Amino acid sequence: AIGIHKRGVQFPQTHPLALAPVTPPPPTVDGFVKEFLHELNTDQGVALSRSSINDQYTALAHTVRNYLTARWLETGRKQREGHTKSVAYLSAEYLLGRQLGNNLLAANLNDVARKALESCGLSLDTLRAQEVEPGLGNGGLGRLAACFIDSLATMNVPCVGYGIRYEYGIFRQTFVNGEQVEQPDSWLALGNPWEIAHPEAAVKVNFGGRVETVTDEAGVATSTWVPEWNVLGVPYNIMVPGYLNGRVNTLRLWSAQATQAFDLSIFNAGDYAQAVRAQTFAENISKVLYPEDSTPQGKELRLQQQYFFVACSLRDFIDNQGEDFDLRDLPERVIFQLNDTHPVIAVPELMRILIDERGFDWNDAWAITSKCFAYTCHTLLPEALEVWSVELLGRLLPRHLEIIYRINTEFLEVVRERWPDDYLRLGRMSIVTEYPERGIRMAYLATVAGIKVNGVAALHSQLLRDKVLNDFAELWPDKFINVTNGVTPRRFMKLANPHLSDLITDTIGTGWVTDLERLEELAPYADDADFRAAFREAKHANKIRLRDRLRVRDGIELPTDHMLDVMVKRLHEYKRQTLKLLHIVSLYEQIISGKVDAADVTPRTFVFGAKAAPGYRMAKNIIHLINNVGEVVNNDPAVEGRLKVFFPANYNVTLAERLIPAADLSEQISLAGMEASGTGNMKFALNGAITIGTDDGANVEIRKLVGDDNFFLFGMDEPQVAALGAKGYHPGEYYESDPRLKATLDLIASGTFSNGDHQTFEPVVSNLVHNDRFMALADFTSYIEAQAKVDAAYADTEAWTRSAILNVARCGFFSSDRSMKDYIKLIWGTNPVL
Ligand code: F58
Repeated sequence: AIGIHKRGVQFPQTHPLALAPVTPPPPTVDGFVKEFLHELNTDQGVALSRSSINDQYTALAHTVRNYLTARWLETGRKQREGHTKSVAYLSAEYLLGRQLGNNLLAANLNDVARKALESCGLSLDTLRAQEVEPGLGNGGLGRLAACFIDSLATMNVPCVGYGIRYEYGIFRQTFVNGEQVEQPDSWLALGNPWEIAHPEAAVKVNFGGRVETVTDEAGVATSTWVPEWNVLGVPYNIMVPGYLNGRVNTLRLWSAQATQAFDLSIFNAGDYAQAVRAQTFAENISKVLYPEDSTPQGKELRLQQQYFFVACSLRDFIDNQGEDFDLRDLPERVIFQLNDTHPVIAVPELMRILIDERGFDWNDAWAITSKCFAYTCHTLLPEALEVWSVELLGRLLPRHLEIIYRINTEFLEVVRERWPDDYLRLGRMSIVTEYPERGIRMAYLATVAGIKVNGVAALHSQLLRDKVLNDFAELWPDKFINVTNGVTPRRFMKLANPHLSDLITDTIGTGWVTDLERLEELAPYADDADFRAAFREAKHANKIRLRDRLRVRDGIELPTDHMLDVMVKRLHEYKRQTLKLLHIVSLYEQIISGKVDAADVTPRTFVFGAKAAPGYRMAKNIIHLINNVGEVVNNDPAVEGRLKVFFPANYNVTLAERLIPAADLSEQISLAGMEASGTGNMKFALNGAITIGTDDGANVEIRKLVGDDNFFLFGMDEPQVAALGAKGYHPGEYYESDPRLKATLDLIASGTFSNGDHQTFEPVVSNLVHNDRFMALADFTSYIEAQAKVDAAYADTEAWTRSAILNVARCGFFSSDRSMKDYIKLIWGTNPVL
């Protein structure tokens, strides 16, 4: 029966070969060819001569997977037998990027595979291009999860990543007349060779219904949840190989399935559509990733998704501990790391399991639960903090709501004890809010339950402590810590930037890939003219690689002799793509109005990459404006050879891997105090782009490490932003008093970028002039001045290269391996298992 399948059966008779996992022969070219053809013939069922590219790609992926399988099984066995503490990373998003290249790299199979395929008349690059990236995330938060599981595998730390196997990931962005149009991302259409489904291990998840409470003679109340409907969660396992270390961790993604395919009685009565409705309904749960990147949607389906994957994951983890595992030992076995508030419903779920299913009393259950979770917050925007309406939560998860109320009651007791009679504080800190409707503040629940709460960069963590969660930090000062984000150097240097990686390895050896602080050893070479020339050569080669990709992908002709100025991230007003646009339009305006001679302008190509949440009107208007500015600028002979503006559609991990290594200038220009950390900023610096940025998020730490001479700082800092806000911000004053700004905004308002139409971009312009929540106009002058410094610096090629090299050399801190060390030391206390 589904859900109660037993594993680990002892067989009375066992062939000696079955005592250990089967390993393929050591990878030689001939051996690889044999494995590959075997996969092609037996798995795909085609001869090489008749195979499609997808057959070849799938067979190749399976071949690589086969080389990893034995290690994967070994990793699992050791983990089970060692009873070591694991990290269970709970994340609604994993923005993985393509798997093939990364797995070849981790297994050291790249050269063998390339040669083997060549000997079959195939090209590895062609097959790599066949892979559709799994885009199971929106942006930074999802990509961070992917970097973290890569690092943990590489560092030999037991970890299972839990998430949702969305049938459709983040939408595919297209542009129609400059406007964003979303297309479904059917990434599974041609199959996914990296996953292994285990339908026999499906987990049942309940929803709805009511809670029945009976009170015995002693007055002890017992609650029973009588759910109304349920779905199955089918696990799909994906390998997460460490880099060259033989460890393979697991990413387990859950797919929703109906418990009953259809209702036979209705079917027999003739209503087929009605009979399968239950199935459609259930399968909707893992159908699609919500494309909201900063304001959560309080939609029922989203809460269903959250509870669905969390319930599956807790059940899975607990069951895997074996039948006679004592749940009181759970905190020694696991730490559930909550990637933002999306999985926070796990807290009442664990309480429910302990109390309702395992018979613990409240206090014992809480003693366990309050040691098993830690919470990472990724935002500072108040509107981004999830609040679930009590009406909805009570309807979908009545027992959980009841548990949350009790957690809140007991928590408020603690607050009352510490601050008697401070009623305002009680209201402020209550997990249950009354406005605008009665709701559950998930960040507060996570803070109350978590052993630690961390922000994702130093400034962000400080603002969490001082502002967003200040009351809680007063109550529990030690709970609040910082772990600055990081990125994996395997994917974002070694894989994405082979030219630079080879240069680094030739100069300082191979160790840096797993010990990124060793990039420091490059610093002296910043003063070596030959090294600088080689560094520039790598950058130029990357521009050519990017040009070739964009030519095929988007029909763009990228100049390779311009400064490449890149702003890639989700489209959001706080990130201020409009400020970047104001800079571009202002350069253009100065040339066409004759204020500046085109010949005096540094040739620059601006590249944007950004998806807007489908329902975010202003963001979509801004995308439209960027595209239209590009259209005008790129076709105006007056700026030919000086300015180009490109916006390749559908920015994703795959494009990032080409774009970032080619960049000269990294745009990190959010309003100070708004970007929690940023991780693109780290990727750029590590690939030798220099940052122009505000004192925000991890920019602060980048600047500190690379030094003021190697970073273009501009704009207000967070205290100045707060002060201006308190005093009253009037963007119109900046518009009126800065002629350059006025001319820029007027040019947009004039219809120059909308075929003379004044209405199209009126909302963008008037929003800036009359509202400008993120103070782009206040930072405009400072930004323009900093950009002039960029031009001057770029003119001195040797000095620029020196700065770029120092950026690489001094940013080793931003490896996600270091982030993981911090989590381990400050929160998890997990040990590597060798
Ligand atoms: C991002 N958040 C932060 N949220 O904005 C960024 O500064 C940080 O570097 C990154 O997390 C990693 O810590 C982010 O990406 C989301 O995408 C959520 C998706 C679900 C809805 C709410 C936002």
